[in-house]
Amino acid sequence: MTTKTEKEINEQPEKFGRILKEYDVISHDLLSFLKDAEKFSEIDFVGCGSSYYLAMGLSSHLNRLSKGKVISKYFSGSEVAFDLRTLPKDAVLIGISRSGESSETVMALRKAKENGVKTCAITCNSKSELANIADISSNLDFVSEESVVMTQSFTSMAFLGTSIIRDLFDRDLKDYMKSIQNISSKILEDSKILFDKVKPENYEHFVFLGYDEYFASSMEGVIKVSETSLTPAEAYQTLEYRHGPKSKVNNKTLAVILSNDLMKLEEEKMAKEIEKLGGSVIGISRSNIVVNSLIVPVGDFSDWFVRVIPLQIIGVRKSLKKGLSPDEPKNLTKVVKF
Ligand code: F1P
Repeated sequence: MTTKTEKEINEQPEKFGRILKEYDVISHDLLSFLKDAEKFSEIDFVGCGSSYYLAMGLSSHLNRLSKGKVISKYFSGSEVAFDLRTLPKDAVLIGISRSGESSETVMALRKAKENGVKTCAITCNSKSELANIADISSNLDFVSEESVVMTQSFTSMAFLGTSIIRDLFDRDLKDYMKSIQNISSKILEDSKILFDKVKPENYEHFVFLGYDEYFASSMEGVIKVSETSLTPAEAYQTLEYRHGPKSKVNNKTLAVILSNDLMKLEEEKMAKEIEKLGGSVIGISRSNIVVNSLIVPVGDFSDWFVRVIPLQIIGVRKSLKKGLSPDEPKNLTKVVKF
């Protein structure tokens, strides 16, 4: 019997196709608002849980594409909601939220607005408090998950946000968006083939490694594996792993390295160090860094959220192996409100 989470993971290419088809309408208001992005001192992102790592990935990609012309920061909802961070008046704060109801994210946007900061939202619920508070919102109401676990909502909001960022800097948008849909279908299929061979569900310790946007993907992988399978998982910048954390490598360790073009040779060496210690490694990269690799045609970070798909599948396979239900993670609710 297929769980809701598996169904929602498998639907991601189809959702990306709909975002591609309806992009001009969905993105119009937010894109117009953010045009001439240099006029803002900062374009920052805020979210909770998976949406916090989504904020992290979008912020990293905006800094990369703006080449210093626009500064972007990312925050968890609580950092802004409880005044640990304040934003300059000429900043924009973009709230990211599947439900649009997470109290800390809603409070963060309200706080920013009180301080004269412009506010936007990317959410899967146009009728939500967040969409209502924001000056401008981009909504994906056709992404409606039944599972507590965020899978297609994470990648769909990330795809929309990444596309809008690329649109702001005049990148080859439609080709990019079409390629992402194709890459997502292929990585879904390739993951199933590879995982039937590697059997990630037989491991007890997961390590996800990457830089920048791929570090955000790795952190999302930690949340996915943790909440669905209650199994130890950790994430680091790839080479940081050798500075202490690798002490825990054993023959039950499975590391996934989300390799980028700039660091490939060094990340290949890190993979060999882990294998020498008895651990197993899967690569996600433009070309093989280890025998068991998922090959994707880009290593420039623009596919950062697509690389979360194999990590989602690892979480579900481990969860089912342990006789757990990935649809109802222990101790978790779909929305955290107080
Ligand atoms: C944020 C979130 C989810 C998590 C759980 C609790 O939700 O932390 O990431 O999986 O559902 O809420 P949202 O603000 O994106 O709706």
